[in-house]
Amino acid sequence: MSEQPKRHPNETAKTERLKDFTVDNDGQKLTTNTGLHVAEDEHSLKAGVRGPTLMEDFHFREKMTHFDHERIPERIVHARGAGAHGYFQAYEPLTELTEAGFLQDPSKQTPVFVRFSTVAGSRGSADTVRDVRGFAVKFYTEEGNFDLVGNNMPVFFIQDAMKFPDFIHAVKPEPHNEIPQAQSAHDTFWDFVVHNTETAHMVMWAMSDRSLPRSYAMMEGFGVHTFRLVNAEGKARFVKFHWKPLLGTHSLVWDEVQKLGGKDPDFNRRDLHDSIEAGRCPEWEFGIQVLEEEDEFKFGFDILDPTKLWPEELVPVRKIGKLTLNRNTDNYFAETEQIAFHPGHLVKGIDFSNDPLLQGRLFSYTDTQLSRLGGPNFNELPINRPMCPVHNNQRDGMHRMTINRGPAAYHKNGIAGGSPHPSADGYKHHQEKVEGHVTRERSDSFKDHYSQAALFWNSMSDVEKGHIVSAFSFELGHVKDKALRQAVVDMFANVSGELAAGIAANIGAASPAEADGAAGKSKSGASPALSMMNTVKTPKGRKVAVLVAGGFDGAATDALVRELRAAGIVPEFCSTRLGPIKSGSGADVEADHSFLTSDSVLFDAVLVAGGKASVEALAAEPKLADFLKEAFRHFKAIGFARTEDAERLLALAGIKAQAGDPGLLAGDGLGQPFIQAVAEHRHWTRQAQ
Ligand code: HDE
Repeated sequence: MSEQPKRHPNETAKTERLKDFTVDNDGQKLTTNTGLHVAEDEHSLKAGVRGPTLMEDFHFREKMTHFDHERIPERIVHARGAGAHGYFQAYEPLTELTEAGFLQDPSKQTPVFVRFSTVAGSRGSADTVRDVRGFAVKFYTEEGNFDLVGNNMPVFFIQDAMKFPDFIHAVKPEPHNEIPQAQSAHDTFWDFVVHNTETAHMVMWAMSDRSLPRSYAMMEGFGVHTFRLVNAEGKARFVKFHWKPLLGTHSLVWDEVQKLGGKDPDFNRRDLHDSIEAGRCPEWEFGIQVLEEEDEFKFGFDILDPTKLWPEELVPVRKIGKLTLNRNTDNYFAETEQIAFHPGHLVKGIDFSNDPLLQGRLFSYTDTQLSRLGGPNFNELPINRPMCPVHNNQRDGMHRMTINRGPAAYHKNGIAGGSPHPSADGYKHHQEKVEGHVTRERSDSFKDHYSQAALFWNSMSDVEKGHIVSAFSFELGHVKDKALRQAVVDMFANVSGELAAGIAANIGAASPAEADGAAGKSKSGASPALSMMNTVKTPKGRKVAVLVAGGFDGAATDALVRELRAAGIVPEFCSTRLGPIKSGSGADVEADHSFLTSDSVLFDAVLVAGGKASVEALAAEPKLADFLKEAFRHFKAIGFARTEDAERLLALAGIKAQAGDPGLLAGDGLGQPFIQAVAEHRHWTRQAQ
């Protein structure tokens, strides 16, 4: 009954191109790097069987040298990532807003590569840490590569790129002992926060459940900065870019996240890979918020300030196309590690704004590739090559692959007939009028640090607010300096008195005297779009652990599992051991997991199959109580095929459920109500217990 993952050989125009560089070894003879057939690959060349290795063993030296150098520097930020190929398709021509070719023709599929990442951790750190997630999209358009290098949160910690090295030094492990890994719960991060109050809004996001995505396919993406769309007439408008997941925006809970770090550090990466492999292709709608240039100063915030979002209720998000990820990489290093993003990789019809954070990023991304990828030719790596031809006078450098013909490598030239020549249809920067004195200052319009932090807080449900208070309390619980803890409480009193008092109570700090969110609350209002409670709810892509043991009710389980699959749920069988599990009647199943290799944190919900002998065997399994208890504590749906089993097993697990808990279901006709309960994601009414 268990579904075997199918290979989905989906190709995009880009992956077709990558085939020129792809090598399969099936049935091939082993060779050295120069193509010499190798006769023996286990023993180094020695003077006598017990003698020393000989210098002339070129095969050994080549093999070892390559191995010695097979690591490159990890990304200074966003080191841990997972990527996939796919395509983008526009819904309608966007000619009135932009010249960008990939936004003109709804029948055109533009190949993309997307890399998701955590920010602070090293390449080997766990996926499920409290952190911002990178959401970087490379569109391989016919007019060159366009990189939308965004995050899963719409704002950032700082306003000016000048402060980025300081901020990253503060959040990364502390330099004297390199502790802690992939966490902001330490003194230097919070010390930075209180001394740089522009962080307030983003810290609210980072302390919210947005930092704990259930799946990369269940998180929003944002371009963060204000960009420009420019049409063929040269008319420019300000724009913010959004990715809206079709599965909705959903998060894990903190206790689950911490356990997953040990049980499955690859949780998000595995989910992305397995979903694509099984043909459950993650999808996002591409959205834009557009602002006329004359409306630039219409709002109570500066649209160039990257610590501010444009509330969707004020500037609606227009959905303009869809992104689908449908193909995994063939080689992690060649594709996901070597891909090089850069916010300055633009196409015609898209331009920057003067956001000082964006402006600084335009320097950093090429610069960082020079040390990470070893020189200026990184755009020649197969994954980075554009789909369109490249012609210019740049030459040489480390690892140059292109063989440029002819004597002329300069512009203007006569001997090559002036080629390659600039063309009238080339990229033109928007002709914005700028004037001002040379200065190192921040605009006064950037100095309100709390209004939108308060807007975010005001927009949260009570459950989400509770999680934010707990997150601050956890983080500050790891801060050693008591004065610093107090300073954080005092700072966030500017956002909300309730928030500050909640944290203070948990960490033994004094509640601030003027705990009324003075700087924001009253004037900030709320934006319902910011609460994850208002997101799309669907059972699709949810993993359900179906607990079975010998003698389970085969026919009823088969019918239930079919119903779940029809709803897009992924059921997996967990049993007391691996191998075939015999049913009492009807079809047998193959266990996907034993209790040794599975835990409830790896699933979205739990379903206990019926059958007397099966339930007896499960009840005798020590892990069962943990399984149910954790699923319950993590607010997940739990279904029992038979009502009598529900009472018995819940009691065994020590679960005291409230009457009418919508996430606990049992008995005949379980299918559809259980599917609905899974779609709900979590059952927060248990929060009160
Ligand atoms: Fe990045 N960032 N960043 N960043 N960033 C990098 O580039 C940087 C910022 C983002 O999957 C680095 O190739 C500066 C905002 C993503 O390969 C580096 C500033 C946003 C990724 C760099 C920022 C991002 C990076 C490290 C402040 C959301 C991963 C490796 C001025 C809009 C891309 C690399 C991937 C990676 C610099 C702020 C997103 C060092 C200087 C804001 C998703 O160049």
